[in-house]
Formats: sequence, C-alpha cells, structure tokens
Amino acid sequence: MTTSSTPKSHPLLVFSFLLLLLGRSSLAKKERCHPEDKRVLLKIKKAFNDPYILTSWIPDAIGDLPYLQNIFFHKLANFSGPIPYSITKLKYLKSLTISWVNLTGTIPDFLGQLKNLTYLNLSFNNLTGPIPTTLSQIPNLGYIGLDRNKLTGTIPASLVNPKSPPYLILSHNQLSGEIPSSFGDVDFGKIDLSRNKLRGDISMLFGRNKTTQIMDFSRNMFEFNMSNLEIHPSLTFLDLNHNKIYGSIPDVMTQLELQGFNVSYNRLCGKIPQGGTLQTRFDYSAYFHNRCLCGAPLNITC
Ligand SMILES: *[C@@H]1O[C@H](CO)[C@@H](O)[C@H](O)[C@H]1NC(C)=O
Ligand SMILES: *[C@@H]1O[C@H](CO)[C@@H](O)[C@H](O)[C@H]1NC(C)=O
Ligand SMILES: *[C@@H]1O[C@H](CO)[C@@H](O)[C@H](O)[C@H]1NC(C)=O
Ligand SMILES: *[C@@H]1O[C@H](CO)[C@@H](O)[C@H](O)[C@H]1NC(C)=O
Ligand SMILES: *[C@@H]1O[C@H](CO)[C@@H](O)[C@H](O)[C@H]1NC(C)=O
Ligand SMILES: *[C@@H]1O[C@H](CO)[C@@H](O)[C@H](O)[C@H]1NC(C)=O
Ligand SMILES: *[C@@H]1O[C@H](CO)[C@@H](O)[C@H](O)[C@H]1NC(C)=O
Ligand SMILES: CC(=O)N[C@H]1CO[C@H](CO)[C@@H](O)[C@@H]1O
Repeated sequence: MTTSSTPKSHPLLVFSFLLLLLGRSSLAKKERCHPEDKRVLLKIKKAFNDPYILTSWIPDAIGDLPYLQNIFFHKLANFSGPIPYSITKLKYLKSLTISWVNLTGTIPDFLGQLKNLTYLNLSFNNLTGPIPTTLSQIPNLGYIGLDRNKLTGTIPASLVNPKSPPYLILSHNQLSGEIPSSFGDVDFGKIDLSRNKLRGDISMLFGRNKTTQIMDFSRNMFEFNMSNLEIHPSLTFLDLNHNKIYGSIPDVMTQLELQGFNVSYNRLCGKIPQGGTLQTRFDYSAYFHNRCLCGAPLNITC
C-alpha cells in the first residue's frame, strides 16, 4: 500500500494519498474519513495550493489530524525544511516515512512523543546533527531508517529497545565512535551501519543466539578478531569490507546459506575455509586486499 510519486509530481497527489490512508478502525466502513479529519484535510489541500507553503512545507494543519496513522512523503520536488512540531499532535501515528524530500535541520527530540510509532523512515534527506536519545521513549519502534543523511555524533546506547527487535539502518552518514555495548543484548533483524566513521569491536553483535539476517558494517573502522566468531544459521548477508578486521575467517561460515559475503580490504590472514557457499557464490573480490588470506577463490596458495 505504498505510492511513490516522481520528483515532478504535484503535492496534491500526496494529499490524496493521505486521504486514502485516513480513518479509524472504529468508524463504519463506508465512512472512510473521520469528519473532523476531512475538514482539516480540505484545509491542507487549500494550503498546498498556496505557493507560500513551499517555505514551510508540512502545513501546521497536519497536526489537526489526530487520527492519521500513516504518513508517506517520498520524492517531492521543491519540498525542503525541518520536521514541524505540529506532527506531535498525531497521537495515533504508526508509520512515518519522509524520504527523498530534502529534509533539513536536526532530527527533533519531540519525535519521541509519537508513542504509537512502529516504523520511522527518514532516509535520503539532508538531516544533520546527532540521533536524538528520545527515540528510545517510543515503546514499539521496530524499524529505524535514518540512512543517507549527514548525521554526526555517536549512536546513543538507548536508541534501541531490546523488546522490539529492530531493523536499524544508519548507513551513509558521518556517525563516529563505538557501538554501545548494550547492543550486544539485542537480536536485530537487520543492522546496516555501513559508510560511517564508526570504530571499535562489534563482535558482541554476533553470537549463536542471534537471529539477525542482514549485517552490513562495510566502510567503517571496525577492529576485532574474527577467528572465534559464533554465528547463527539465519545470517544470509554479511558485508565487512573496508575495516580493520584481523584474525582469520571462522569455519562456521561454511555452514551458512550466504547470499552476500564480503571481507575484502581488511587485515585477515590464514586459509579461507573451503565449502558451503564461500567458493561457489563469491569470487576473489570478496576476499582481496587482506594481510595474508590464502586459498580459493584467491589465486594464492597457502
Ligand atoms: C519547482 O520549482 C521550480 C523553480 O522554482 C519550478 O520551475 C518547478 O515547476 C517547481 N516544481 C513543482 C513540482 O512545483
Ligand atoms: C542535500 O543538499 C544538497 C546541497 O544543498 C543537494 O545537492 C542534495 O540534492 C540534497 N539532498 C537531497 C536528498 O535532497
Ligand atoms: C535542499 O535544501 C537546501 C537548503 O534549503 C538547498 O540549498 C538545496 O538547494 C536543496 N536541494 C534540493 C535538491 O532541493
Ligand atoms: C525508506 O524509504 C525509502 C523510500 O521509500 C525506501 O527506498 C527504503 O527502502 C526505506 N527504508 C527502509 C529501511 O524501509
Ligand atoms: C543462548 O540461549 C540459550 C537458550 O535460551 C541459553 O541457555 C544460553 O545461555 C544463551 N547463550 C548466550 C551466549 O547467550
Ligand atoms: C585471534 O584469535 C585467535 C583465536 O583466539 C588467536 O589464535 C589469534 O592469535 C588471534 N589473532 C590475532 C591477530 O590476535
Ligand atoms: C567486495 O567489496 C569490494 C569493495 O567494495 C568490491 O570491490 C567487490 O566487488 C565486492 N565483491 C563482492 C563479491 O561483493
Ligand atoms: C502502543 C501505544 O503507545 N499505544 C497508544 C496509541 O495512542 C493512544 C492514544 O494516545 C494511546 O492510548 C495508546 O496507549
């Protein structure tokens, strides 16, 4: 149930999409839109016709739609600016996507007031500053996508709520520092921290009990000994390229049904374990530029 307008599409398309998503479950099925919401939507429609809105792009009136559950803004031309405070009036909001719209400023602390949020996607914008610690005040936030912005600072330890095993996508930012050790207690579904300036040991994110499927830590400065990593069979994608990982590739990797695997540009040594998908699915480029890795598919004998 998603729509994505092209960069040239008119804001009114989004308005009509909002209209489609409206409604309280308690309402009679034929009455799609709460009457009060309808009145406000008409106000928003008027606002979108007013070119002035382009300077403060989400009209304040959006906060007068208390029953709205989903917001999906994607690839809208000429939209730019910060997230408005009025969004906190949307007490029932479950899903918030504002992506590819040149959102600027910081991620506001007040997003933590959206207690019903389960999905947050602010990817592909120009957001700056740190990740607010207030996101941890949202009890069931299971999906956090803040990728492809200009976020800085460290990842707050409180960001992730272990009770709602999260998808955490923070790739393509300028985040720095180490991963909070408390993340070792979390069983992520997917974790993508690629293309940041993160460093330190992330071996606590692995383990026999973790059912994580996708891990992308590529292009950071992570540094740990890979030799004794324990990995659950659910892992299907592991990208570690361009870090400072040392030791050797553990034999357990041959027992996984890997769709993606890349340890190139690290400091690994020793023989690449032979078997599983390690030779059949991945060529030398998944292994090259290490300190002293050898064996197939590298053309280096051990
Ligand atoms: C965006 O702004 C440019 C320049 O002001 C204008 O030419 C274009 O028509 C606008 N696009 C939309 C979809 O309003
Ligand atoms: C972010 O801003 C830069 C420069 O202002 C611009 O070139 C870029 O297209 C913007 N990114 C997005 C996703 O709008
Ligand atoms: C994004 O917003 C910035 C700041 O308002 C502006 O300078 C830039 O031109 C915008 N970029 C696009 C692609 O709209
Ligand atoms: C966030 O939204 C963008 C645009 O719709 C989409 O490409 C991306 O996959 C979404 N990210 C996540 C983590 O859902
Ligand atoms: C893994 O899970 C089992 C069963 O739940 C538990 O006994 C064990 O202590 C866990 N191991 C680790 C390393 O957390
Ligand atoms: C990595 O760990 C293995 C197993 O504990 C150990 O034998 C090896 O010396 C370590 N490698 C480095 C470079 O510290
Ligand atoms: C592994 O990553 C390197 C560096 O980004 C890239 O050049 C190579 O094509 C990748 N190989 C595979 C099999 O993914
Ligand atoms: C899970 C959750 O926070 N649910 C809340 C959704 O919003 C209503 C209205 O504010 C609250 O009563 C629920 O507790």
